[in-house]
Amino acid sequence: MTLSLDSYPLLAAIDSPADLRALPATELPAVAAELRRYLIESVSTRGGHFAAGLGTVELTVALHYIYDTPRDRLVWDVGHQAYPHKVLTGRRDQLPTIKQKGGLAPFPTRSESPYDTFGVGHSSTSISAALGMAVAAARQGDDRQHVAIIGDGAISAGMAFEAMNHAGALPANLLVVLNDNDMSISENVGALSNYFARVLSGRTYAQLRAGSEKVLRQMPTVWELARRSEKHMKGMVLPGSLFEEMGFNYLGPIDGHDLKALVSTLGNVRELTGPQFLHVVTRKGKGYAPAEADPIKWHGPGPFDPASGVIFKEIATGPTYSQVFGDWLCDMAARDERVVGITPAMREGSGLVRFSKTFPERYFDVAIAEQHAVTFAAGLACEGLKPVVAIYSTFLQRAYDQLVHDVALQNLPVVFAVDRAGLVGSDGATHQGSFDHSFLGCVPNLVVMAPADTNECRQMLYTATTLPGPAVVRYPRGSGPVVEVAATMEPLPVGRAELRREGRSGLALLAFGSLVEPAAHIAEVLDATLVNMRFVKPLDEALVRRIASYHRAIVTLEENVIAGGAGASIVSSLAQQRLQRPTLLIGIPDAFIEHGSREDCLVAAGLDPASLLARIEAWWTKFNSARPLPLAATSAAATVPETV
Ligand SMILES: Cc1ncc(C[n+]2csc(CCOP(=O)(O)OP(=O)(O)O)c2C)c(N)n1
Repeated sequence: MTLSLDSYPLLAAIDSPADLRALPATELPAVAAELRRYLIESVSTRGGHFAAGLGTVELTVALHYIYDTPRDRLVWDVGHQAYPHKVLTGRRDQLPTIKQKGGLAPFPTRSESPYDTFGVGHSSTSISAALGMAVAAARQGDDRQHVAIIGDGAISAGMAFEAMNHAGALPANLLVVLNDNDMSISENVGALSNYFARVLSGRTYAQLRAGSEKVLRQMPTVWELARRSEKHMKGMVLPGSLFEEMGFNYLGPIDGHDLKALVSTLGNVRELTGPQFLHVVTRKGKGYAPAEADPIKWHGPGPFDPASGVIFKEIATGPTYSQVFGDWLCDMAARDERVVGITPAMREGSGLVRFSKTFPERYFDVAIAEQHAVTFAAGLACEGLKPVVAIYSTFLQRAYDQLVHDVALQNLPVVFAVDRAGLVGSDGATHQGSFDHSFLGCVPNLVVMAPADTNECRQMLYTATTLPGPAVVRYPRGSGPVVEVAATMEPLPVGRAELRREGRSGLALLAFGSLVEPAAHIAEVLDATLVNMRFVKPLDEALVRRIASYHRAIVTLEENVIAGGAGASIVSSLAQQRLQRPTLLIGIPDAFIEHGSREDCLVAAGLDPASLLARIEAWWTKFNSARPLPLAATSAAATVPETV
């Protein structure tokens, strides 16, 4: 799908940044106005990241106007704010396809465009990446420039500070642009965010802002300013002193919607060498009143009516796993005052809004700081609290050492509610929760559960809180099978699977989590035995052994990569007991699954119900024709050995 360009005459003529750079600077505000209108029209048709991109329109225009892209490198952090960048770099007509199967990637992606200098999606990587590029350029004798554009949310993460600590001591050609809109997905939190707010509200800011056009020629350095000021005393907020201390030349803050100021400032900064830090103040949702008024709701809306600002509702089949988690946490917190909830900046997505309002003193948004979230939980657990860390599977990757070293090794009772486990869909390869069975299943002391439905999810979360050590409940995006979620909470026996169906064909399906439902259908069609495995760790080895003893073949099913996954644990367990059976391991293949709807992604991985049935049926038919053995006994009791 493409949009008509009739009402975008300037944009229609910009097929690359070179076209933009050919325009007189006086035309840039008109370009920005068209670009903003185009974003609104485009995102309204299919949904996508929205409010952040509206806030970076002028900044993007100015950056591509001043810098010689793609020779000069722009590195966007997270990349959800890079829609204007995609439009100006030759992808204008494809923007309405973004995040859909075969369409533009959700975030900058190196394989998509030479202007996408670094693949992003997870936050706070831009300064490290741009610094690496700058150091490489210096070694290659190239004087090109490198710009990392990072939000005030993303800069709160440890990685950003690790990179600044390194960069500040190097003579690299690096500009860090802080895109400060005072928002993460929800309100930005933490001391750094308070610091930025104090900078902006202070007297100094008012003075500097007035002079922003002459920002380099006439602005005294921060320290000169401090020396001159009689008010250089504790408590006075000097803009940028923090960054100056880290070895950056701090500039700003300047108005990120004032194109004239941006162009003149960037033009000056471009001539400088060494690490520079430009503080730009923007408004999330800028230029679209509903998004300015509620940037949280408009962070990533679905399709909407641009005129009325009404977002079209998706048809819900039942509460999502995230909602069931949020309700469970409220119920659990009401029961047990030791329970606290932790999120690394994902309140809305993780279903924590009600908890944050009902139990504000027991709710911790630690900002985009997954590593800290996990070790903070470990500290809480040391002192007798019951921390529940709500975290997406993909972001837990970043806190792996903390999970292993700080939580599991010390056997601390931290509950991990791991959301978006499995294929997430439109956020694409960077956000798929493909690996957690593999990276969690090998960690001692950890109990790992995968619910087959939302009610089982609630009971597993409760089970997790009853254990003496750490436990994970990993659940997918969306709602899963339609079931009633009980108000009660009953602990499940740890390490015990649920035998759901005894088949007579000699085939057994051992399914985990989200794939139990499609496996149930396949079991009916093929008259197979079906087990809802429930526990990735510890495996129900006794039941697996029993099943292997009277079935001719096994299929394992999980929404996780096959390599090192739960199916691999089953095969390994049986092999050690000399009970090998021909086994088909079904899971995510050894590939990064690109964006599309969740259904598209399941199809791409061969995990949608139709593909699953076809694959298993074909394998089973081939197996039977190759080995026309008589069926084993069908009664479990008749053939189960006591021990193997
Ligand atoms: C490591 C990691 N954790 C969490 C997220 C989810 N996330 C995407 S954007 C965002 C907020 C970013 O805030 P900011 O950098 O201020 O950008 P803004 O949206 O305000 O422009 C978060 C938490 C992520 N992408 N990566």
